[in-house]
Amino acid sequence: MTADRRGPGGAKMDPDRKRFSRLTAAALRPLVITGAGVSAESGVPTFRGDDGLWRSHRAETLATPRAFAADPGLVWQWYDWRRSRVAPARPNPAHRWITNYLAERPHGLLVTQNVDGLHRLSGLPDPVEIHGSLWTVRCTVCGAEAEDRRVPLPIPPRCAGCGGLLRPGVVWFGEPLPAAALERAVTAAAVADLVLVVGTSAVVYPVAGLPALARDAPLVEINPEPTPLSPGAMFAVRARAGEFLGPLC
Ligand code: BV8
Ligand code: ZN
Repeated sequence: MTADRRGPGGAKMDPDRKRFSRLTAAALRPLVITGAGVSAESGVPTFRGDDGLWRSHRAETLATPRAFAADPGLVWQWYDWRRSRVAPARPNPAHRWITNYLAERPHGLLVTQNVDGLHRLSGLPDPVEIHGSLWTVRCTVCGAEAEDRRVPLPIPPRCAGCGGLLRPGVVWFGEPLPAAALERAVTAAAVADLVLVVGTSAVVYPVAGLPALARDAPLVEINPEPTPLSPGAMFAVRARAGEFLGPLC
């Protein structure tokens, strides 16, 4: 079913928003999982959408240790471009709704695959940034990790401490997720009374496998497109997240 296309702040609550509100309001321990789609309306390119290409390179080929080892300059040019796209981006109503929703649910948790930092910028105190952050850099020699907001970056950036080559503080394909972050996500899934999945194609593991861990929790999805999670969803809202959640903020 598609959400009624009433404009933001549409006076009457349409049936989809009414049903969505009823399902989400009832949860005390919601696990909210987001992907690039939640930042799309903030102007941040998604990973696999038609804006996912950069100089004809696919993200999956660049976000790997092998690509970085082969050509750190090229991979840093891609990250520098993404940082320059994210720097002016601001949270949209989808981020805001999630922040307000979880502010009232201390036992809820947000797990995001996004590395853009927009959930934090929208006021969420402690999002699980399970794939890391565009704004973190880590030294490949001494391991020192720091926040670095320079846009543009000198390429390739070097460690202030030892002069070693820095890498982006993100999780690449084939790399393990940070153990503590994964632990928080798995623990939350096991006790969740609702799983809300917003704006992810649900193809990247282990995050795509989290909803299955929340055995007896209903799954609600907001995505204009169907995903592998859709068949198991109690309610699949076929809409853009900011547009759908705006009137509920
Ligand atoms: C691991 C950080 C094990 C970097 C990312 C073969 C070899 C190696 C590994 C594997 C393999 N086969 C499978 C794997 C596992 C692999 C994997 O799952 N691959 C997939 C592609 C099959 N996973 C891994 O490698 C993970 N690690 O398994 O380690 C291990 C254990 C121990 C020891 C060693 C190893 C690591 C995965 C993390 C990879 N890093 N990003 C960076 O960002 O640069 S993943 C990348 O994809 C981003 O994080 C992104 O967030 C994530 C998921 O993508 P989405 O967020 O869903 O974005 P996408 O564009 O795909 O979709 C957008 C969606 O939004 C769409 O559905 C669209 O319809 C919707 N949308 C659009 N507009 C809107 C909207 N929705 C709502 N509103 C809108 N307005
Ligand atoms: Zn160093």
